[in-house]
Amino acid sequence: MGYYVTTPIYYVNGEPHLGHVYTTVAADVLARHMRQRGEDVFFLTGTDEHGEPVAQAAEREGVAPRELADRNAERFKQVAERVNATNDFFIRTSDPEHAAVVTEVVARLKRDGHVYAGTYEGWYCPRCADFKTDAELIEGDRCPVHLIELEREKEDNWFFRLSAFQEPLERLYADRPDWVLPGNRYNEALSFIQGGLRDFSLSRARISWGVPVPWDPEQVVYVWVDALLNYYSALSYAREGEDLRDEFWPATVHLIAKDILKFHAVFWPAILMAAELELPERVFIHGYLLMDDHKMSKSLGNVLDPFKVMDLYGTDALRYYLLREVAFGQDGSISPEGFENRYNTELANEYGNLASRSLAMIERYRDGVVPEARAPAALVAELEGMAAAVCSRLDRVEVSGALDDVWQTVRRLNRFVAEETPWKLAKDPEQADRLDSVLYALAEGLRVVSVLLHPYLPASAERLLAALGREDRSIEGARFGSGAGGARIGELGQLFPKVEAPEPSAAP
Ligand code: ME8
Repeated sequence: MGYYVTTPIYYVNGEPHLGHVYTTVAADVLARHMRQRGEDVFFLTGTDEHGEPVAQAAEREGVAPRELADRNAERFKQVAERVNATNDFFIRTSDPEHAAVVTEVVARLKRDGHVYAGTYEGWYCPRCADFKTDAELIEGDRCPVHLIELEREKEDNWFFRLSAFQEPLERLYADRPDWVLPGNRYNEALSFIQGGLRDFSLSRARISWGVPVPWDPEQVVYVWVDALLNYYSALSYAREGEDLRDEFWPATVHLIAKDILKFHAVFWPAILMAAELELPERVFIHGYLLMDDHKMSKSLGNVLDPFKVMDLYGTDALRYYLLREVAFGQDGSISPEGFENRYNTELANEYGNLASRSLAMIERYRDGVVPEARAPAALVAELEGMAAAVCSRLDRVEVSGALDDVWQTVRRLNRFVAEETPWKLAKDPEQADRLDSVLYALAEGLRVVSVLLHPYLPASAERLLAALGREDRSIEGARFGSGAGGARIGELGQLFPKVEAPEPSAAP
């Protein structure tokens, strides 16, 4: 079985912001890391283009939905490229191949008795594309997320018999406690299920921007059903002439934020059960990036342009900051000060300077050749198991936990330099062996942390590994002390140069 990781498909009713980048970068770290482990990886991201969220935004802008979708899908594609995401495919739900799978699955649900005609009466938020209960609304009949006034709706449409899956879902949660992570989100989803499940509308009669219901073309498939199926449909046409579902279905992990927990942790498994398809192994729910204590979102207007940040500081710095500053799985605030602080102290000093100092000492004391020596045994013992720890963290999607583990080693290596004072050893010919050992250990330490950091800082880690004269990027080779000496050191330059921000608002 391959390793299949997904991000949500993002709505094209607005432009990409840092919140979208966050999930995409986290998924990319998992994909890159698993490739380093020799896994067959498929990494999917893309755009959600149907339904009211997009139709209404297009109307506001006075353009056809398809035009808005084409324009913004392009922006999302560009942002994925710009952050160095290695997605294997970019799905757009307006792809005809996707629509064909939606049609086929929905028809099967109808055939097998999971769908019936009914009348929906209640509240609907067109921005969430979600039905709201009275209890969820805030004062003035407004959506709790978008704060817009909602209208009461009455519409004849097709219902999915979600209530029939109450018991199967409870069983799923009992049998597979790791299926939703972290644990607090598992509990949240489970208590939603235990609160009693109501059937939901599988179709919408009011709009035409969507996939037509196969037996009732006056209606379109509810955008959430359409959207969730992307994870499955993409595999059927991502590679021409191949059906990747055999190798990659079920998905290994869906990454999402908590705003769409109900859809992924309740609706999605029920739809899959009804369609007799296998369930994904895991849904991991990360928290919100906050700015000034509020969720960053386009409707609240407190968004940052990821392009600006990357132009100034580089892609790696942004990737690093997002996964370092906020514990993956929890909410966390980001700020320009926090960014500059991490950039200067951690990236520039702790990693960048460690690298340039170490290389300079190898150059000066050993003519630019890494000594063929052994690292001090105590350090070898201390760093043993680091790669295994990172692997097991990432198996559990602890993306910032794994980064923290590696960073502890970066700091350990800095302390090692301070303890060993190679510049003093260099003055004493009797200490030549010790100096060999210290310089080898530094090159070796930098090699191993750079292999492990590679998924997070692909460009910088690559540069450093190249300067160290190393080819192997595999996790298997990332054992401290296993690398041979003798390599000639190359040019490195500054990994994270000092940046003079032209104005404070240009930083995140
Ligand atoms: O919900 N902090 O699309 P969307 C962290 N199309 N993550 C954030 C974030 C923030 N402040 N803001 C956005 C949709 N995200 C649907 C999904 S999937 C079948 C359909 C990220 O454009 C996070 O991953 O509103 C969140 O779940 C997603 O963007 C929502 O993107």
